[in-house]
Amino acid sequence: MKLLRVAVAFVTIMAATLTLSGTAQATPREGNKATEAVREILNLNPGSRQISKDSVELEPGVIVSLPPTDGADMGTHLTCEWQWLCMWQNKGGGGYKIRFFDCDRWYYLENWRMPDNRDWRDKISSIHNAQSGGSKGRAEFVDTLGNGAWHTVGHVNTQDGRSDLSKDMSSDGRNWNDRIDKVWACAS
Ligand SMILES: [Ca+2]
Repeated sequence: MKLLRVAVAFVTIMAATLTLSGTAQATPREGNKATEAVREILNLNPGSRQISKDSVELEPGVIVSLPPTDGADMGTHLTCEWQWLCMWQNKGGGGYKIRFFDCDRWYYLENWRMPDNRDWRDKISSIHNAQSGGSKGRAEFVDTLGNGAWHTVGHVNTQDGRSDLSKDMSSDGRNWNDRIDKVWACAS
């Protein structure tokens, strides 16, 4: 089922890309600002590609989206797409959004860079898990410590979320905010 959805998503992305290639960039000043941020993301993440006005596929199954600059589509930015695990830079779905599709693998946040050239580690402040699969869709969030040690910050079940990680306490007595380094999005 998941493989089929991957294929469908790929076709959708291809269609979006084809549409983009024939579309002029947005003209308002804020549109230019967004375009500049997208260009930085593309430059800093080799192999990435733009899939919509404000979204870049960093690799298959990993998409970063800019916060809306015109206020018109904040709902989309706050929504976590079905079968994805979504995380945001700021609490309440603010800032940049990064999302993951695939199960059975770790996603290392050090692999992707934001427009300021810093990577995604120690950034995440809100989460929504829209993966399917019930308990198998439970996501795990890990803080990598020094000397190869690590700490499981916590878990989020499917169809659940955390809007302000500074209010979620981990087993080590620290909260979850700005410390997640790697993510297990789901198990198949
Ligand atoms: Ca943050």
